[in-house]
Amino acid sequence: MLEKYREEKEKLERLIGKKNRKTEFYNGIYNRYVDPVLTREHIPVEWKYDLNPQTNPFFMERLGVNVVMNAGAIELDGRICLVVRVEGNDRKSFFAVAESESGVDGFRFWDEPVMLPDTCPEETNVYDMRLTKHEDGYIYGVFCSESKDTSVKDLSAAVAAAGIVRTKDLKNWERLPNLVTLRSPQQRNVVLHPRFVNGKYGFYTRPMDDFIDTGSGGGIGFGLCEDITHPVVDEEIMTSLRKYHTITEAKNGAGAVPIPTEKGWIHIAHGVRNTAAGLRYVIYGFATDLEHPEKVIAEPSGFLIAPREEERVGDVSNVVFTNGAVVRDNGQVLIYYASSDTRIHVAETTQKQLEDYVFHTPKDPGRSADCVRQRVEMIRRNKEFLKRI
Ligand code: M1P
Repeated sequence: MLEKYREEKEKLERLIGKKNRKTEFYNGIYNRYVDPVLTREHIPVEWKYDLNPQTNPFFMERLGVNVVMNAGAIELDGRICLVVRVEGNDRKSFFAVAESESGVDGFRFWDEPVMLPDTCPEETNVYDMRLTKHEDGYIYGVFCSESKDTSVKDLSAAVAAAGIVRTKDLKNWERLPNLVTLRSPQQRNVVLHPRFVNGKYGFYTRPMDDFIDTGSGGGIGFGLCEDITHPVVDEEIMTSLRKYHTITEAKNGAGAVPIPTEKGWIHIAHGVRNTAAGLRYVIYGFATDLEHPEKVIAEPSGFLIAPREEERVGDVSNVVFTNGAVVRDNGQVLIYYASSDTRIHVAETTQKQLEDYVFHTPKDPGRSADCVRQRVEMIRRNKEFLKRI
């Protein structure tokens, strides 16, 4: 019994101690890493097994973990902390902090998962926390708070709202009321802007008519709220829009907290389109104006990260999703993304590269004829360039 426990612990230590390395993937924008930074195998043994042979004679997993995914990210005292969505075999998600020095390997979960103040009896599930270091001095966690929709007969009907907590250390959490958006019945993928905007708190929202379908929701919205302790948003101005025949045709949603640069706020979001094989989620970038964080000023065409190779397969296949990125003092940017709702990876770049990507990648011209023209123009410029050198 204890022998099996030790074996499992050693396996875990070997996994945590394994150095990660870059893959040969190249696009000049970011590096990919060979190993995911977190998987369900990283979960501490004590979180899954009852260690007492009296009550667990076969050393059976009593509370299994299905996946670890969609993590909020922040640098705290020089270490990268992820607030991870951990989903038990029972389908319920909870949050847990995992920490690493390098940000690309060595992630270890803290002793116990996060116990958020349980203030909403109707709340069935919580997930996908975005962590915002706000200029008011708090770290805010905005997450999806899901409850059963009791107004209809459909057993699986649910209502999504934005839950809000705040902390200074990721250990002591204060729960605030859920965000109320007066003009949208449901919300998911809500991100708090890190600065005051006209003296108010700014939220990127994702208006939805329904739990899965955004319905008439046109894309990512932005709204202001006077008082974070009674958070209400009235008007939601549209920012990054859903568009026909693009990666955001079916829906999109804000991801990481926007990154400030001299030219504007860089956003790393997700876009979804429908296919014969189901929904396909990719990650894309755009920028908004520094003074008007709702106004899109740059929109590179297509996706930034799409699922590749083994990333394509998992609990919900053909998905990459981000809700956390960290910019380090040396300009390194670590984008944490989950693949197929199953495990977490890192894409590594620099602020300069990201800026160049967002501001200098051409826009999607919208039609095949114009897209091929755009490409042929570049090919011809390249031919001229090669002749000159
Ligand atoms: O399964 C893919 C993703 O689906 C949802 O995203 P969206 O709200 O844009 O549809 C989220 O539930 C997310 O957790 C999940 O990864």
